[in-house]
Amino acid sequence: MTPTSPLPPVPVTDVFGGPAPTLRHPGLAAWVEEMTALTQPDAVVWCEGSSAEYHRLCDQLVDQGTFIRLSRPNSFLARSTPDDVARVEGRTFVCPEREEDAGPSNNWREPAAMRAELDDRFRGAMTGRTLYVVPFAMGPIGSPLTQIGVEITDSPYVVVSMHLMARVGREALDSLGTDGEFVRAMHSVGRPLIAPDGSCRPDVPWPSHPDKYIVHFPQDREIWSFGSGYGGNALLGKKCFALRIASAMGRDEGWLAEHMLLLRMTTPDGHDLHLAGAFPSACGKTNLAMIRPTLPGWTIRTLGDDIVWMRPGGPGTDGRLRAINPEAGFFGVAPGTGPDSNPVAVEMIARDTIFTNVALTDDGDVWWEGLTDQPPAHLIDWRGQEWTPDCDRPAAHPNSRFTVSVQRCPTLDSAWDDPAGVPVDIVLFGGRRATTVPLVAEAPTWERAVFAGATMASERTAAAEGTLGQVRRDPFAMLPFSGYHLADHWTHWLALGARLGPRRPRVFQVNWFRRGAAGRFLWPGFGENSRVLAWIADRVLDRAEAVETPVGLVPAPGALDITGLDLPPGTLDRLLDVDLEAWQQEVAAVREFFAGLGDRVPPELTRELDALERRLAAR
Ligand code: GTP
Ligand code: SPV
Ligand code: MN
Repeated sequence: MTPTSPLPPVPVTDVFGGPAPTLRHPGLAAWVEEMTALTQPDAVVWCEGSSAEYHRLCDQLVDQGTFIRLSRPNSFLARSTPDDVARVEGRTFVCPEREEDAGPSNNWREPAAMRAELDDRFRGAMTGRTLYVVPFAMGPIGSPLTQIGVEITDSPYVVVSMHLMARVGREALDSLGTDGEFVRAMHSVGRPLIAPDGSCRPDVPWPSHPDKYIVHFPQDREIWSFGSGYGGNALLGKKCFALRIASAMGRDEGWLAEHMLLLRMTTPDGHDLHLAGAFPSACGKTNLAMIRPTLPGWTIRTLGDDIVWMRPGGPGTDGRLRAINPEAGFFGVAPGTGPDSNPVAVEMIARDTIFTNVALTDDGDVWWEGLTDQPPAHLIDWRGQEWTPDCDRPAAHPNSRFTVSVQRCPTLDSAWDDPAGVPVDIVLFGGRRATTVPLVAEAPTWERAVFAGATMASERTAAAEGTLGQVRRDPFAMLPFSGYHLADHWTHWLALGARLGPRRPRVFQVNWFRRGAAGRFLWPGFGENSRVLAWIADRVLDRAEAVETPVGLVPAPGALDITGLDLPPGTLDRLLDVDLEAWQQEVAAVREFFAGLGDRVPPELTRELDALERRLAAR
């Protein structure tokens, strides 16, 4: 068969070869037909989200060499190609009609021009492959906060990952009815099995294309992703929909889509508080969401580890901000996950887990840096090469990940699937800063809270392509994920605070990553972060002391419980220290950052910057 010969009708089935679902939604049917004509797959398969479908596709992935079956039950290892290991921010585009609405932090192209380019890329992109249609819900079915998407993909790896990460299948399809709105999420790995010259070529374990496109059309609620199989580029419910498209929806409709974890903490005397925390990629959301508190009497339950949607409660509610985790799984960083740092996750991923780019042990299990203190004597590394501890390279890729259903999480909160969501009492902003930012500080006003979010900065991690360690501004941890102008996002937060009034959550900044002279972390982190959470909870409950600093309220001497911690003398002072010179440099950096965003920066935040400068000068 050559690309120009007339194509036979494409068989359309469900994954078992049975009849495709009776489609009651003409708009969806037409879109799938149009995409089929464009990409020319050999077959079209509608996914129903059942476990039988999941297992069948996993078996197929083993047969075709994408998956290696592991010794832990129902678990698999996938190895990507070395050029497809992380999000590609340089190839990610946000394309509203007007460039100024994307803002300077997003790559923008004129939508019609970008569509033409995508058309070229997708034409015939699925020849020889199966096109899967994956209907999914982001959020509990039936919740007013939930949105529906449909991902079209030619990657069975993406289909099984979506099974774990979202609520996939018939329920999502049914909730669309005949004319419900859905986000169109189009994905191809970009490697047709019929080459451009008409010759057939075999498949490879990890198909991809060197020219990647991760494109968003917020005004049309549409995503086009080409050339990558990696999580954030290819599981389109996640960053593309639940953050970039959803943030633009939220701007228009009065709600928020944020790069946040969500947890419930219960104090020793039985108070329940819900916390939503924004940390940049690979800066500790998963770990905090699953924290095992070292402070006795405190309990943490997990609601989400990456994305939160929230809106002020409607009539009949208490008027607070209500939040859901729109996802149904975790796509977590493997390195650093071990029995001491994150025992909950270690238990969670003991079975039913897909691992990507970790190392393989001789007995068919997985390993990564930080899983055990001593590495095994021999491994196959993430590239499939022999590895021994004297090798001068990591065995697992620094951005290797596990994919697992939330149902496996031992600390999963019973409210995770509650259509009403949970009320938000506390918002946390965290980053990875070796210097300057104290361990914890409370923002005394809403304006200062939004200022703290807007001026967050963090050292770059392996979650995206780029230079590691460089400090960059990452406002609200949304720099790579905002579907519109960053400064408009801050205006949106200010307006929301005004709307919530006294029901606003309390806002705190944290930094687990401050380092001492020897370059070592000053704070033990992980489970010990419960000590910081306890002070935060007690602040909210009006029973913890704080002292003012120019950058916020920090724990008064003795107010942060460090009993039993083996901290060298003076460590807590250094963790809470506000270094005037460093903060003056910070002010200058923020001024420059604001200048780059032009006149959209809300005047409230410029006033806060001036006020911070004055407070520093007065010290
Ligand atoms: P994304 O999934 O990329 O959005 O990341 P995340 O924010 O969920 O980050 P995650 O919790 O996976 O942590 C990333 C890395 O930071 C892991 O290697 C962790 O071991 C490490 N980490 C998390 N919490 C702490 C902490 O309290 N202290 C220190 N030193 N490291 C931490
Ligand atoms: C991140 O990079 O923030 C992640 C992983 O959570 S990804 O889904 O690839 O975006
Ligand atoms: Mn993330």
